[in-house]
Amino acid sequence: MMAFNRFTIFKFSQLKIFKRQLSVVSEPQFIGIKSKYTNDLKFINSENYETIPIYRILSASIKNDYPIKLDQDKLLKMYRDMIRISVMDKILYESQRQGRISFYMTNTGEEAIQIGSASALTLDDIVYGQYREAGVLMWRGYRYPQFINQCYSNCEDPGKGRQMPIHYGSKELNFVTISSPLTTQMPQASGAAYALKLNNRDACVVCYFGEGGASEGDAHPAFNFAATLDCPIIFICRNNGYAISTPANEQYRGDGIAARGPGYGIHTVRVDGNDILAMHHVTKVARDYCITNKKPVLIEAMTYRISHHSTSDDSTAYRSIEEINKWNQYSPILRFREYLNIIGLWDDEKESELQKSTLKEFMTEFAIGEKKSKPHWKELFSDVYQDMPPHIEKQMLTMEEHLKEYGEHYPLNDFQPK
Ligand SMILES: Cc1ncc(C[n+]2csc(CCOP(=O)(O)OP(=O)(O)O)c2C)c(N)n1
Ligand SMILES: [Mg+2]
Repeated sequence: MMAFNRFTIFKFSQLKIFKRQLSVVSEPQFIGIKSKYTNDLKFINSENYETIPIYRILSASIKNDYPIKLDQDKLLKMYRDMIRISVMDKILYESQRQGRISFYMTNTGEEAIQIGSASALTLDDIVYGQYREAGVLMWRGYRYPQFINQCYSNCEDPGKGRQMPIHYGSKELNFVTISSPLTTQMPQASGAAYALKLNNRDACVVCYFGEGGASEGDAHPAFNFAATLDCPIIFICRNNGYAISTPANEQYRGDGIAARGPGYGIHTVRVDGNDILAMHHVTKVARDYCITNKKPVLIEAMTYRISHHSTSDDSTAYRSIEEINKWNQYSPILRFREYLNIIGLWDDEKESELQKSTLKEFMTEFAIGEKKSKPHWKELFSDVYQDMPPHIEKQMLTMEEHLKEYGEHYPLNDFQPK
């Protein structure tokens, strides 16, 4: 039997009021969802959905009225920088093969993503890269000697030889030093974008990552904080088809990385990453949106990693030569060169001159950089802590003792004196 008390009576009286209200007021709204009700039961089909299209400008039917107007000097600098990366890649890759450096990663096939996006930014924008974005640094002004010094871990490497090659960084160029563990840069980038917003700065953060990196747990807080805190950040995913040997169709289900954008409430676009003009235009529009509205944007740039993943990889073990050749014939450099030829800015003679002079410039710097001594071995122990803690000091003294006794077995002359 139901026991009545003051409380029950209160509830009944509430219910009466509630019933009366149902007929006159609209239903309460779920917090954070804009959906309408339906009587039609439908699951969202995970296999048959409309895919997000790939925006492009450089196609067989290119017209003169495409939406960007870039002056000739800029178009030519964009092309020159693409060639400069490819020349550097060739030599540094070979240099690893000859045992002169420990490791290298090329940018082959992804030059348009790098130069196309970088050319739409300003130096006030803060860049967080994954590792395959050397062209972004180059566009911002990083010079051949700086790339070489870092890869050779010589005394002019800002990391003093403590990082693997290609872990570039530059305070002056607002390019945050690369981290080896994948996706480290993504939440950091969202945080930096939040700081830009709090400081009311007229700039944004640009965060590059691979489609493989996007599977890391850290990608989620990066997207979600950027969306919920309205951070001015452009996420640029380089979807190059592979994460080392894992093809993209094994990396995720669904419509790639772009499909995740609306799920986070992030403005999203998919672009042909092998089309430098499209890449430039999309980044420029994204930047304007980002800064004006103080909100994030996600760009998924479709491309193909023509090179092996790194010098530690042989990609012919998991993909066919035919597949690589096909993309090679469709490379972003060839596509842009063809366009410049059509508009009369480029020809075979200019091409051969550029290739020769770039190679010469690189080889000159290479010869200088390779001869520079390594940082003094004691640098291995400094800079981690402001004041060296006792256990590190002990390790350093042990090393000192060791070298006193066995120094003749080490190439100590290659290292800087104190
Ligand atoms: C946390 C972490 N896991 C694994 C690795 C090893 N690793 C280095 S690169 C890479 C693949 C990344 O692929 P993607 O993000 O698609 O970039 P891409 O190399 O294709 O440019 C892996 C698994 C790592 N560096 N860090
Ligand atoms: Mg990849």
